[in-house]
Amino acid sequence: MLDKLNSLFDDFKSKIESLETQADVLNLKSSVLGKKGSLSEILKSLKDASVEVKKQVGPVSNQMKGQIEKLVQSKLNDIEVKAVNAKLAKDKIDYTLTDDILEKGLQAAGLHPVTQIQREIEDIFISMGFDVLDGPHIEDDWHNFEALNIPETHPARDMQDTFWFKDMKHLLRTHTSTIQVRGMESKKPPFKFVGPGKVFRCERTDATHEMCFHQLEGMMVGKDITVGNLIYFMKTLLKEIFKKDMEVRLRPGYFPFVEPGFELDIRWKKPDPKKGESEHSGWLELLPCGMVHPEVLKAGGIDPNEYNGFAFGLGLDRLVMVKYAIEDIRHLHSGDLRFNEQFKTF
Ligand code: FA5
Repeated sequence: MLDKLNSLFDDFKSKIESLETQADVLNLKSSVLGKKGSLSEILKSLKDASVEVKKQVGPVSNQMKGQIEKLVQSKLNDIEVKAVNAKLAKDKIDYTLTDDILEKGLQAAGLHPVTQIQREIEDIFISMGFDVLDGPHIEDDWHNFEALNIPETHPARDMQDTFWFKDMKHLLRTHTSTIQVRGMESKKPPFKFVGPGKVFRCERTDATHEMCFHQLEGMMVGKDITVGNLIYFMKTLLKEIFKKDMEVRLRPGYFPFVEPGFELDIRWKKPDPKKGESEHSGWLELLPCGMVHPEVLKAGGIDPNEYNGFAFGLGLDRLVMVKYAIEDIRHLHSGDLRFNEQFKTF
């Protein structure tokens, strides 16, 4: 019986060497180790053998089974590595750049309108004494929710459909308010800063909603800050961007991290792509804001009895839409050069 086992193993080794696909390897494995496989058949026939034979063959066959499994695994890995290497060799990137390609690239390229408006707003705030901060796209629960007064069971988590990672502890940030928390953690009051960047929500897209869009967060913390300060900065910002006084309205808004909270809407003439600006006008939700909640200050290590402040979160893509009379937000991320070229500046 031992001879039978040895010749089965030799046969298996010579066959597996020549195989080239993972499917063939798995088929070979099941022809040996499967329920009706050759090794299983030999083991079944052991039941009529003597105790001595059983004692001899049992451990050898178990060892052989283990070796076969190892060989299968290593062959599967080899085939995968080979396939990846072949793909890499085929997808080679040509890094050489000739003058004419560079020239063409420069003609087509330019800053995206969202980047342009982001830089413009950064400059406006820098001129008013604000710092510019950054934060990671992949965040933890604390910076995106907990520290912003949105505990695990709070229904406000449903306001922002979230892309969670498998560990359910990390996520793609749903808003730039995470930068508020990072700013409080790294600065001592008084301070004021803005924090622009990409945010991600599991949204159904339409003319005013994208899954990946841009916000710009703002926060000012100091002594005796009032809603008056907040409105002043917001109106100054809009006047600088639109080069005229904009019609705005402030209505109560709910966000767990501000109290009181507001929605600042802007008068928007919905553009008709054929006629230009259309008569149909409405209000576009643009700029939620409010006075920072005492619990949020505490989470950021700031004593709410000594300091207070305001915060806002501006939707940059929507601001671009209003500024350039764009009727559908999806144009902004379509990658269509005919669209992008209209905003070309360097
Ligand atoms: C927030 O994200 C809050 N973090 C803002 C905030 C900051 C409030 C500080 C108070 C204090 P909201 O979900 O409303 O709020 O989004 C803010 C802005 O982002 C909206 O006013 C809108 O201009 C823009 N926005 C929201 N969802 C989308 C979307 N799917 N596509 C494009 N823009 C969006």
